[in-house]
Amino acid sequence: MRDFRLYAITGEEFHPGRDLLTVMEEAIRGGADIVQLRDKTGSKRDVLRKAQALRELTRRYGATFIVNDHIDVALAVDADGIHLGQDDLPIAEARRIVGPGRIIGISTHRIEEAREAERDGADYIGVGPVFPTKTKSDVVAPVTTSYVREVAAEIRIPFVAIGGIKLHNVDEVLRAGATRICAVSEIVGSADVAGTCRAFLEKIDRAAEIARRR
Ligand code: TZP
Ligand code: MG
Repeated sequence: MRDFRLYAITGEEFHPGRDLLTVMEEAIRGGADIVQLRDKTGSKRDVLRKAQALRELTRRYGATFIVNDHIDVALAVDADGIHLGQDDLPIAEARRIVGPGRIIGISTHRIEEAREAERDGADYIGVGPVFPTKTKSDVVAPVTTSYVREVAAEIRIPFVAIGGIKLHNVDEVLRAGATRICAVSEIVGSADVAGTCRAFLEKIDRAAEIARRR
């Protein structure tokens, strides 16, 4: 997969009165290079309609489009990939369905899960929740930046840090070795979505620069 720095996930509950496509377009214009459709409540038809619209939007901007949970929807709209949780289809079975060309990402919460994902051929892993978050209901306890450090030291496939990451605490995550950041509420709930993305990217780039000089 193409490398990325800022991964924006949809969270419509954080922008009441603002349209999904408008908000995600602002995120892309601000520099988010991956957009994930995450919809835990809509009907399959609803999810499909949103996926079609986001596929069109991301294609227009050359951004990567990932669908959470719904492999059938991902295939139907020709998404770039899918994102799985630990209780979803295992990677091998998902790979059989989506084929070699599509991205498979999986959430991990401990190093054993990260190792397994790498072994099983995941294209990237999620590492989190780093901090407490209210965005995900069935969320496990925060993994803290120490899990970010473990993954940064050992895992070779791309990893993206997620969970409770805000502009005010992202530096801590970057210092732990993350080079890719994912956020829901801080991005889509912002009054200035594009500006928030640009601010994240500045911090990510500054951390990369510091790491290069070391
Ligand atoms: N997976 C782990 S934490 C999380 C997901 C989807 C929610 C992250 O949301 P926020 O608002 O950035 O804390
Ligand atoms: Mg899932």
